[in-house]
Amino acid sequence: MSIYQYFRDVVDEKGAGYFVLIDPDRLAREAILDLAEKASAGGADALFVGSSLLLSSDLDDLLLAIRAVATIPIVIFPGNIMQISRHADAILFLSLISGRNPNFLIGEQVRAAPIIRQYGIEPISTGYMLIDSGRLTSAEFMSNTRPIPRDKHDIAKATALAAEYLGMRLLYLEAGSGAQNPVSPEMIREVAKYASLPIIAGGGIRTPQQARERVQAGASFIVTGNVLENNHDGNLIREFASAVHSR
Ligand code: 1GP
Repeated sequence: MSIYQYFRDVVDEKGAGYFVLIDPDRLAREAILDLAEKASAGGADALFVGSSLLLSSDLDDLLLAIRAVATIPIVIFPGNIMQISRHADAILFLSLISGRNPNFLIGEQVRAAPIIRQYGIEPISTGYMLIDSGRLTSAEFMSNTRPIPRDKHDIAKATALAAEYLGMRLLYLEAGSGAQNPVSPEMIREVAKYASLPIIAGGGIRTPQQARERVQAGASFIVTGNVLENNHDGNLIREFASAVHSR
């Protein structure tokens, strides 16, 4: 079964899915493995691995080590072309559709596609939309793009619909890692009503309550990163999972 189909099945069975993001630049290896193990045991549906930069080396080795401690799928959430490994189950094939930087709309993708084909990992076409979060984020700075203002629901809706018409399969509404304000439930609700692609919401989600509100607004998947990085709390992971899983 494809990872994309697994994602769809998670939504059918549980109402929504919960993903834990591991940023290899922000944690030591032992901490990464501890977090991966707890996320897998605590009810997360997949691990996302990626970074805006990826300063740490040897992604292959890290993914193999994660695989040894986690039973859930490992999906690369790449910040750039350096972050491709044959040891992932899938990779979000992102196009930064909120921005107008051709390199992140199609340039990196042209360079990445042959490598992904050669490695045989599953690409999942994803429209990646940066939404303003109240302060400059790494994703904005590194991509040299401007985010969609958080109150401009019409722009977000039109962008999401364009992604759907272009044949993309997921939308990622991203406030940026460590965002001051997560993407609002109002924007998620408007986009979910307007376009039919499943929505991943991430960036700045710090409480299970915030996660649940975004699922209730129409998000199909919730990603958390920062909140678990300093505190590998198995209980908190379980609370997030049960807040996201409404069934
Ligand atoms: C960032 O959406 C993810 O790309 C997660 O963000 O680290 O703020 O949870 P946080």
